[in-house]
Amino acid sequence: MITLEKQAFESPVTAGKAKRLAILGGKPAFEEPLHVGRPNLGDRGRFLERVGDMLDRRWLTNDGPLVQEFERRVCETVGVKRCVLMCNATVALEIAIRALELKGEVIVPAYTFIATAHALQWQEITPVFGDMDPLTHNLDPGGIERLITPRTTGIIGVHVWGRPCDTEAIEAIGKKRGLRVMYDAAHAFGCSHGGRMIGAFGACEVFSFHAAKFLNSFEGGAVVTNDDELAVKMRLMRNFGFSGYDRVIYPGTNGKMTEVCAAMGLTSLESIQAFIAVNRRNYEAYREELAGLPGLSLIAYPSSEKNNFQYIVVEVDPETCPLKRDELVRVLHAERVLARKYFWPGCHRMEPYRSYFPSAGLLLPNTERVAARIMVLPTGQAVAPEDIRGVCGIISAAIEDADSVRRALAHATEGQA
Ligand code: T4K
Repeated sequence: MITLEKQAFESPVTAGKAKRLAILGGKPAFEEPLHVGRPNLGDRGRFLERVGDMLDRRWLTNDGPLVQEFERRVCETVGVKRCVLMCNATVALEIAIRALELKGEVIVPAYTFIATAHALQWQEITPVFGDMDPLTHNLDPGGIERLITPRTTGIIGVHVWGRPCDTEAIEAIGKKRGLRVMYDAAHAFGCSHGGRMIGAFGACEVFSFHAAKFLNSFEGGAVVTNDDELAVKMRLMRNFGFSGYDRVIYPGTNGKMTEVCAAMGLTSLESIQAFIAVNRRNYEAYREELAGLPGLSLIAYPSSEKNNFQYIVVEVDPETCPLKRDELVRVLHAERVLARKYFWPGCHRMEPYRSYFPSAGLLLPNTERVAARIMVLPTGQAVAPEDIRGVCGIISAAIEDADSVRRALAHATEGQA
């Protein structure tokens, strides 16, 4: 994938000495952009075979055999009784929220993908943003109780980066205050908490199978639960509320997963061990290459748990790193390494929440601080260890020559103004 002077980035120490950084006028290190979120793909032959069978059957959607098989396989993998597949996790969140009869206000972390908040707002439920625990990046249970009002009906925890929330503390608060608890587990397929697979916590949990996720079905999502009644309700909601021909017994929407998506999901599921192996290899390579660089720390995954290692998340400490997070991201983009700033600036700073609660940031100091430091780097099957050496070489070279980099960035900004 690297196009020039591979050796130039072989080691972070030599990097930059042999190749001029693109931000300083050199040629970009990568010919093709290196993305965060390039999909991991399973066995192509097996996928095409499934699609062939699907075409032969002429059954393309509406709870077809592939959807049913994928649902069974998710239940087995996660150890839950029921799985209701959906067209994506955002709709799955909306349906789960409605099925749990949440209304009024629901407590969610500010540090999450905007879909968690929007799934509430879309139904005119107010998301009330809680701060994060800066060690885990997850909702800090210590701050939840002071957000509860007479209108609060629930709490949605998010297992950010696949690292589990403090489910025990969150659920204890839910029990004590009579609130429903569910989880956005969009990042956490294949991860565990206390030895139990994520998916089995709270009233229900929601996975995302979007193309950029650990397990992908092109687009897709699922609600998993051990509550039979809840699953029945969500199945109705997913299919307009139909309980048979010409019989609607519930308000519903169209949240169905298609057969071709289920074919992809099943094929991905067969390869999850291979995906973990690649993600883990990449994670270890980043850890090695970034070690010793000032002010950079790679988040750790709990060693006693199952992890999918889907995200390479680096915290850039503005006190000790010679370049700020935004500066490093600009350096990387100039080299066609499309690092991301997930989930900056936090949901509370995005519309409509920003207008509704303009001062929310004052109550979210950890979210504000951490969101300004996070940089997510490319990984997955499409990223080879030599690419990682290249990416880290760029970072190292930029840090080493921070003054020139900062000058060049300032100059580029002036040019744009
Ligand atoms: N809850 C949480 C906590 C979530 O993180 C998400 C989604 C949801 C709920 C909602 O799940 P879904 O309704 O999407 O099932 C991406 C994903 O689109 C989004 O699913 C994900 N979280 C979020 C963390 O990342 P964006 O806006 O960053 O970019 P996107 O989708 O354009 O792609 C990211 C990168 O991946 C790009 O640089 C290009 C690359 N890519 C993408 C696609 C789709 C590929 O290389 N190939 C592809 O096919 O949101």
